[in-house]
Amino acid sequence: MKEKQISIIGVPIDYGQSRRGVDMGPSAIRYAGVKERLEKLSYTVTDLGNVSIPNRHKKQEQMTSKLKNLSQVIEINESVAKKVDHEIEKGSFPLIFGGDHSLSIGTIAGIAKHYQRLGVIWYDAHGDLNTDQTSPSGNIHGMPLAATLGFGHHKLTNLYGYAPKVKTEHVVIIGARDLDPGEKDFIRKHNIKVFTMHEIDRLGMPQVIEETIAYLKERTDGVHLSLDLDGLDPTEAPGVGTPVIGGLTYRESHLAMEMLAEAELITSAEFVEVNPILDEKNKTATLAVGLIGSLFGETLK
Ligand code: EXY
Ligand code: MN
Ligand code: MN
Ligand code: MN
Repeated sequence: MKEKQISIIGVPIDYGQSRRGVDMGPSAIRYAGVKERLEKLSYTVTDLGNVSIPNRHKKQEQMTSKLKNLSQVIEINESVAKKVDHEIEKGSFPLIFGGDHSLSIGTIAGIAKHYQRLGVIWYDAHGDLNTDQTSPSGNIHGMPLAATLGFGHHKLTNLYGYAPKVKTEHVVIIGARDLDPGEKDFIRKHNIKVFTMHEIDRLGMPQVIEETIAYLKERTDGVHLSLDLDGLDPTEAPGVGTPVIGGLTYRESHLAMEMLAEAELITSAEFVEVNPILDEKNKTATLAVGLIGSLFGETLK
């Protein structure tokens, strides 16, 4: 990492999906010792605390569209975008903890305006490429990548006043193994670069990351890593709301983070979907902190 200053931002959002507990993800990652881990690597780490979340009981859910909790997701993500934007302006590396994956609509909105051609690595069992038209569930955490690329409900695509945030040719998806029919169509139509588990099994993680780095280095001027813990196998990362068997191992993921660190490619990052209620002794948050250590060059120092 070039920046020596890291700003931690927690986004305890759970409105993007239906299972309770993911709002405690940021606390679980903090409890697993992330700040100390990064300080040991001689970064200056400022924990900005959590973005505030409207209370479920105070505010009635508005079902004005088939998207669940749309108004709350918009409200939260507007403040996420503002906060992340401000930290980049200060020259700090934004490190965001979730919370469900709908928070990426806000983080990337705050980040992308600082780049001409922001790249994104989407490390996930899912594509998160549904729109209001294709979503089987109405859960917005299945839509953030589509929204970022300018597809879906106009309130999601235009969040923070501009669209699209990222171009379809500047995205690499790694670890996909549960794609809905509409997402597969989207990937084919827009020729999105995807390494499904099939390709990862055939090529191996070293080649997948080498290709990812080469692809993004030549096209982009900054790369955001969006790491959904359900990209990993549920045996190693059980604390997630939408687990899918046949996932990436800790070792593969650790290697991926090390290679990204070596390449000095990543300019912002988020670790999302940690749900401590579904976890076993904070295993998933602890694993996330291990990956964060590697991403910030632990093994290189
Ligand atoms: N594709 C399914 C849906 O859209 O409902 C499941 C999405 C899960 C999204 C997770 C967090 O990455
Ligand atoms: Mn996701
Ligand atoms: Mn996922
Ligand atoms: Mn290693």
